[in-house]
Amino acid sequence: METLNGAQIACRLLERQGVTLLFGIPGGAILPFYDALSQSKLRHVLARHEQGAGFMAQGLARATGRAGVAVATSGPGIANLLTAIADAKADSVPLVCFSGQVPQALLGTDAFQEIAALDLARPITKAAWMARKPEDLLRLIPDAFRLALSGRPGPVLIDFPKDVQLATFAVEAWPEPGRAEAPPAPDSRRVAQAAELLAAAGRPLLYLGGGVTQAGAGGLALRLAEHLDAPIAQTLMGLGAVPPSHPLALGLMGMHAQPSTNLALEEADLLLVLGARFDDRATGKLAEFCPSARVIHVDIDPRELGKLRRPEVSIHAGAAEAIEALLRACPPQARPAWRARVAELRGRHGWPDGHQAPAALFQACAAALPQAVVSSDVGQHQMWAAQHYPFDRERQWLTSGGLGTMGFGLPAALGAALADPSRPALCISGDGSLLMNVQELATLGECGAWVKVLLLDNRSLGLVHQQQDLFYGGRRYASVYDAGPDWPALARAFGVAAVDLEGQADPAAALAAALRSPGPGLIRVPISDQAKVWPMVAPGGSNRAMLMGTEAKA
Ligand SMILES: Cc1ncc(C[n+]2csc(CCOP(=O)(O)OP(=O)(O)O)c2C)c(N)n1
Ligand SMILES: [Mg+2]
Repeated sequence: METLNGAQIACRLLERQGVTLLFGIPGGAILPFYDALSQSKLRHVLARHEQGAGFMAQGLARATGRAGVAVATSGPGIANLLTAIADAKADSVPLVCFSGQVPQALLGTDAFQEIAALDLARPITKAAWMARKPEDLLRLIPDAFRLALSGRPGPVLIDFPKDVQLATFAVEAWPEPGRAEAPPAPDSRRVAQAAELLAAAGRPLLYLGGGVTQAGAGGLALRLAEHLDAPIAQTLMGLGAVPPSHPLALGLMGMHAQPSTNLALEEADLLLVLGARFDDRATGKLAEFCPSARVIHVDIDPRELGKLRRPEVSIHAGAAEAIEALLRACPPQARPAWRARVAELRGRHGWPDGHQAPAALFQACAAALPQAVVSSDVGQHQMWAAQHYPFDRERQWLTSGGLGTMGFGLPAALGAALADPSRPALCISGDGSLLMNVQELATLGECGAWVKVLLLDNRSLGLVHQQQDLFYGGRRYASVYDAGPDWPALARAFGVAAVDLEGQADPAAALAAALRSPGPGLIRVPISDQAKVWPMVAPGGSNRAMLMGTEAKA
């Protein structure tokens, strides 16, 4: 029997979970926990803003599949963490977060730095609980990890009042660590129905979402596609599931897809949707999405089945389990006519003009750092990366998809790099987004991780003025900066090496050398503020109506 206080119990439970690294910022209401951390085996990385800590935890989680852990004090601390929690919910990222809270005797009194953390967190977490007694932690912490990792992953918050951190309890037995539960197995009758539909289809297409990468089922999905002779389209979250060089891989679908990908979807007569949720950025106007297709929808979250489009067959299952069952149930098929048609579409409707520069830039990055994990921020640079970066493995691409949170990229890359220091991380950022968590350059400079920030600097909020140019009469308002920082000087001020590709005699060589040198670095890439992401489907418009750039010039 060991008598420990709540803070010590929490640290011990985290150690028992296998956590080695956590991210946060201390404050009065969480100080007993920090004191216990100082005596534990856990490594705490001191972020410079709680949102940064949350995204570092996410970077670790997205890159490894383990639950990330972030810690904040009460009041402003947890308030700053909320954006990263909401982002984790939107992209199904497992996080376990701890917020300090005022002592329970002061709850509801507007005490210093009191905030209703549970009420704020409830809609953006899988669960938000308060530890009321130190012994509660023996149940809550394993449960938090189990819940964060099971089914459709997501964030869990434990609100941790200061008196509970300090109160002692004699622990007689430690609970088993919380683990992911086995994903649900598919119903065999549904699988048989799906197999019938697949056998009868002439133009089937696989639509892969983040659920496939979460499940590590990309290799299985590719086998199924080959087995069925069916092409594959991917959502933003599904990138990396299959290598883009594979002949059946059509890459990104939706708002900024290669036109042939959306046209193939348009002609498909059967969609096999795996771990995806008919997000509007992928489907465009839902009523006009894949009008002639029947739908088989596989998801681990039963609430997604039929939420936006009624499937002919719905299968509540993990992606890997469902694909394995389908591989057993479906005879192999060859569909030469459909394959020829898709090849024809690809020949005729490739990328519009303007793709060459971003494609070359990202090919060069991938060639210099093939092993890198790649994060992005949110904007044009993100969409160019999604279109052209050759992601060829799961958990290589970390991006804020559902919430689209500027400021995600740098801390996420840092979290991934700290989780696996043998591997560099590349953060593809924009000059607007990078400023939103720029303080984490200090954390990066301090810890010296191999994180390279590739800053696509158009001195503006590119994806905003792209919409203003296209849909608001060209009235660029509040989207162009009159002044930008001296980026190399700013990076160096934080102890981060910097290279400016502007004015370099051999920018390609400078880029490769900068990327390859271990340690922190920022590489500024000047970009015209006239550049656009083509094609583009107007928000709310049909994927059939892709703008190609010629309209804007007219
Ligand atoms: C936190 C947050 N605020 C606002 C937005 C809306 N928004 C989307 S893209 C964008 C511009 C991003 O600019 P930058 O990071 O420079 O990328 P660029 O499009 O220029 O490549 C904005 C303001 C957002 N996604 N996130
Ligand atoms: Mg910009």
